[in-house]
Amino acid sequence: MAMVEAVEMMAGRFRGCMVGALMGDCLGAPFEGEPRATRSILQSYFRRLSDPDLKVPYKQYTDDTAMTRCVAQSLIEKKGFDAKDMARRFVKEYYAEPKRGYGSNVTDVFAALRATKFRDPYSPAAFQFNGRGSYGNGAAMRVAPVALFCYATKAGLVDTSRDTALITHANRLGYNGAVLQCLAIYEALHTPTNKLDSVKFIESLITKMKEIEKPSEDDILYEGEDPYVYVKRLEKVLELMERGDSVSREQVEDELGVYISAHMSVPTAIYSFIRATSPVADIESENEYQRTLHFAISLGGDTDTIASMAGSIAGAYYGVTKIPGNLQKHCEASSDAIKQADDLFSLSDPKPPAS
Ligand code: AR6
Ligand code: MG
Repeated sequence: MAMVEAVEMMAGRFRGCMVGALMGDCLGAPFEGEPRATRSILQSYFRRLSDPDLKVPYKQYTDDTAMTRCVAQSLIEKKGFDAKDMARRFVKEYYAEPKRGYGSNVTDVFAALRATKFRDPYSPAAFQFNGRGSYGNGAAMRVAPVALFCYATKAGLVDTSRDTALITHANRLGYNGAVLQCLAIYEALHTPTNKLDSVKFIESLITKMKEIEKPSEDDILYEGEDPYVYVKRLEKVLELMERGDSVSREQVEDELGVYISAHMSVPTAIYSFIRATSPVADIESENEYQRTLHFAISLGGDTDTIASMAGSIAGAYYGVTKIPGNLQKHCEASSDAIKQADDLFSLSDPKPPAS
């Protein structure tokens, strides 16, 4: 492949990742916390939105995207991770538009960060839940720009994703969920299109998570706490993959979860990406990106966040050209997602300083 072509393809994957995340959030949000949508409801939802003549108001993004935009803009403007800057952006964004559907406890972190004027940007999160920290999926849901940033600049992905997470999520499950989601996007970016080996993809994540979840001397575990929650959940993903298209939505909910906790949603998003690489019996779309969102939303529960996380992995793998334009145009602020993707991509190609 010619050099220019390869560069354009990678830029398309950056866009796919950011737009892919946004669309999962916007299109999944109407179903969040509702009883699991039936086959016919979801089928007509996607059919209707795909109609090129349909004119309806934007589907609005929620906290997932509000925070993703902050992560991206902070990395872009600071050309690196700056905890205070990122925390300040989260807080400004929250107080400007508090009704985006934030988790009910993370708002206490914003209040404390604001009151302490960001003196120690990690401290408020550490006091959540009587010092246990949050294991919500709020750090994982916003991590996509970190994978792109680390891909572009070769910054350390594990440390960067963990540090962005720690501003709000001090529980091991909360921040390691963000690390896993970041690794999954990174791996998708690295996998040549049509060359995905799903088993190897998950096995490689398992190998990495074994290292990441290994307790360090500063990790004092609670009595009976299992340090390898993500490794076990990824092994469960492998097991479900072996059972192919026969695995029902109820089984996915029982075995992986569809909830707002990171360990019961990040592996589910990864599984949704893998599952939708092949046809799914009751989903008519032949477009793999659309099938990923459709499948993730069809699981019910925390539909916007699971679809957003699955959508960012799928977008990073398939690239933006796979994302149906007719669906994209119904999502709020998709041109911002493209701009941020391009800005993150341009960090990989630093222009020589003007002399
Ligand atoms: N102990 C008990 N419950 C917990 C704990 C814990 N250690 N940690 C989290 N929870 P939060 P987020 C529960 O508030 O992660 C939106 O819908 C608790 O019920 O830290 O940013 C988004 O779209 C808490 O309220 O916020 C995402 O789906 C909840 O987890 C999600 O919320 C969320 O944790 C992101 O929420
Ligand atoms: Mg949610």
